[in-house]
Amino acid sequence: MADSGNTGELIALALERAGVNHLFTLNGAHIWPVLTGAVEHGIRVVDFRHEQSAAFAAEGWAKVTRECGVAAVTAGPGVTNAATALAQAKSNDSPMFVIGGRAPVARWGMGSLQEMDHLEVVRSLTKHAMTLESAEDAYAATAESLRTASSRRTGPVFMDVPIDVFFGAADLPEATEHLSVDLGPPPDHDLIQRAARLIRESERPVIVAGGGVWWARAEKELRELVEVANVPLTVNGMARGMLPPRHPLFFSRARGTALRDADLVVLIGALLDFRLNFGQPPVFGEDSRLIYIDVDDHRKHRPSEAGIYGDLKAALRELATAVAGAPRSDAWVARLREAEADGRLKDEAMKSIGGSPVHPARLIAEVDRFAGRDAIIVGDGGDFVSFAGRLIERDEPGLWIDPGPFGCLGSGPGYAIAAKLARPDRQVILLSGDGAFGFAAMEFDTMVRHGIQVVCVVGNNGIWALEKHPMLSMLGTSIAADLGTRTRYDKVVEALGGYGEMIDRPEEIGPALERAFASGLPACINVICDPDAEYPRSSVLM
Ligand SMILES: Cc1ncc(C[n+]2csc(CCOP(=O)(O)OP(=O)(O)O)c2C)c(N)n1
Ligand SMILES: [Mg+2]
Repeated sequence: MADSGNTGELIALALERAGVNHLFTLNGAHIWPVLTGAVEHGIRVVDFRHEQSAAFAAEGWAKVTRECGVAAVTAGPGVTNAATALAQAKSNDSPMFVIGGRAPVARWGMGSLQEMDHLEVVRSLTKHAMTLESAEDAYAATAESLRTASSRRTGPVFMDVPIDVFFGAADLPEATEHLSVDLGPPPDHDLIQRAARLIRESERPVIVAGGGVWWARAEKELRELVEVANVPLTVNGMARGMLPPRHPLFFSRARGTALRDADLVVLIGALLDFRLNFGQPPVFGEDSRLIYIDVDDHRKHRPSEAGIYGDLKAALRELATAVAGAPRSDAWVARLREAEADGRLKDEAMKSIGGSPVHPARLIAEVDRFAGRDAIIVGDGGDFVSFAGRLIERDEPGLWIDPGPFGCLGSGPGYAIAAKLARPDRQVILLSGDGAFGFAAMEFDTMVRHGIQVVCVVGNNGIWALEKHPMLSMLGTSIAADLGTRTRYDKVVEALGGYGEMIDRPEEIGPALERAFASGLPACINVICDPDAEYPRSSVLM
């Protein structure tokens, strides 16, 4: 005879059997059964101070591990608070599963506490959203939600559970079902051959890899393709680190030259969004030809020579075989190496600026010098993170986590907490603007309560720099763009039980980081930065 359990336990059992070992949450009676179920099934419950951070932790878990991250939030405001993280996860293709509480079916429409039809709100923010109707469906619906989140174009899935359904019971299924994800159809062989021919015939090819390669776990196949075809690579999003920065075919500073002058651009798991100027001139050449390789045709709005959609990893493997023996475009690679070297030289100057207040580029350079090779760096802020994104390089993917194209300030603490839980042996460094710090600062309490050591470095310039500088230059005025100066964010963290220091000089940064890590506590190194140091931006981000 099978045992029976309530809906919360059935959900927890399905999560456990799928390998989920952390549940990010904030308490509310509407979700008690899943909390008790999680504890019964050995799933670590990590409770936050705001549902937005709990949901960002689920997304951060996905970004670091490529497994589906899971959060449970209470009915009504719990779900609306989690909505921003769902939206960000959608735009990052992050596989996550949010379980919401819900007012009882038995009194639906009568005005129960926190009653709201969440689906109306979250449908456009998710891959799939549903209301669980009975305990009998709980186990299968949970397994299917995890599978949907991790299949094809990965992304967030939402399921809410009416409180009366939560307390219903059903038999616990005995069989352990294997969760096989759908990677999409196998590649079209004719298109692979056509792509190989175009690469062979191209004189100035370039590959742009994006987060899709990370989600497809295809970094090895990407590297093989790049090396076999001898094609320069540039990356964005979660593809950062797929080639080490010193690899002869890796380019970041020469990206502008590479895209502008290429005759063929092969986009792999990358979206033609604002980061690539939508694939349009002047960033892309008027006449350059395009090849798309991705799980589907999402944001591929420029005509191409070949669109290879489906199982990305298999496509890269086949294409590497098909391009073997392609003529080498050595002159093109050499030209880009020159542009790359020029760009790096300019960065060196920025990195060594001395004096007080600290230049943000110098601060980033000091953090970079300190960080271990496998440290996970989380970015949360404006210009400060732009400097970091430019100057901090990683030898492997999965070691740089930022909000992505949705750009939500305040996602950093949730991401960083998840990163440390997923990789407890590594340093996790959160780079936060002073503005960004304000959104989720209470999560340092979460870190203290759960013993999660994140070391946060605040680039404290007293302004919302990424808005203030462009506003001044475009409108000649700045409104609502100032913050307090020398605000003691370090004391905030200290008051919550962490470690804090305020720093004024670049030479003090390394020793302060040393002390912060040695404290064993969540920490805040609050570095007073130069408000006049503007990030050298070539375009307005829109
Ligand atoms: C939730 C949210 N609100 C507002 C913005 C708009 N925004 C983008 S960058 C930025 C300034 C960030 O300031 P700070 O974190 O201090 O970093 P700084 O630019 O000063 O280095 C703002 C307000 C946003 N991206 N996300
Ligand atoms: Mg700032």
